[in-house]
Amino acid sequence: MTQLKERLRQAHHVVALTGAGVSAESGVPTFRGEGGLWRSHRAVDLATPEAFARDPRLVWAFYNWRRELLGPLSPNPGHRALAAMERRFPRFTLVTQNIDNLHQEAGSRNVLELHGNIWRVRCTRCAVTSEDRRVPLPELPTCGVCGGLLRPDVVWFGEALDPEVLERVYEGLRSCDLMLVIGTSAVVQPAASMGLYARKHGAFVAEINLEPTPFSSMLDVSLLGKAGEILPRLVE
Ligand code: BV8
Ligand code: ZN
Repeated sequence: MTQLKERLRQAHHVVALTGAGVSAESGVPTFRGEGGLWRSHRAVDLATPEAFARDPRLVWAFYNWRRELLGPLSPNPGHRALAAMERRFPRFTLVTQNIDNLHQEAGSRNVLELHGNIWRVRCTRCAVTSEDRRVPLPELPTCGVCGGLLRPDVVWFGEALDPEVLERVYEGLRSCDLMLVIGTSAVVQPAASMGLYARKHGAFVAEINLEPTPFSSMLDVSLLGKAGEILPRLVE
């Protein structure tokens, strides 16, 4: 911890990559923990274009369940510490795999969303995206512009991530001198390999997680503990 605090003090450009673990203390179920189940479906089986094509009502019921669950939840001290870092460092890039919008609600202004945002919807016909906070949405919500079926504006398994977002992320990974990888099981690609990529480009990379991940031994520091407890101590 002291080594990391010292490194942070000298850092010019910090990149933070977050996963579901940073929202766990806000009450958001993680993907691969027990929370990854809904009506005995695994999240990974529902978060796919095939599932949506086969049964859009079921997939919308899954996202409506998550929207209902997320609505009353709020950011935790881990989110707020990351918002403080954005104000603290000369350059700070926040990259998240989460779709829960809690970083923005904690005050982070520049959030690179790798997997989209649960409060945005996108028309499957005219591709217009809009924020839609209705909870729940109609069973099969339709586009106000063209009447087409709306989908959640999130990246499903097997779908490409936004190339412009990825370009900004990799530019940050190449130029940062310190990277924090926080609350991710490092299973889902391409996010899972970003820590190693930054390290290959000279960054000091620290992992913060309740437990070790497949990358822990290849990074510079692995801090075991809760993000909501460790992150505030890094900015105190
Ligand atoms: C792509 C949005 C290519 C939706 C998500 C084999 C077969 C098929 C596909 C693949 C394959 N191998 C690789 C792939 C590609 C696939 C993939 O990686 N699959 C995995 C399952 C193997 N990836 C993709 O499909 C990606 N797209 O590759 O496209 C392409 C290119 C060009 C053209 C076409 C295609 C798209 C992936 C995006 C999927 N969408 N979310 C939704 O949310 O509904 S991913 C989903 O998992 C969430 O975003 C989540 O954030 C993410 C990763 O999970 P984690 O965040 O790590 O969460 P998890 O629960 O796993 O872990 C929590 C961690 O926190 C744990 O380590 C825990 O210890 C820790 N923790 C818990 N509490 C705390 C804590 N830490 C600290 N403090 C705490 N309190
Ligand atoms: Zn439309």
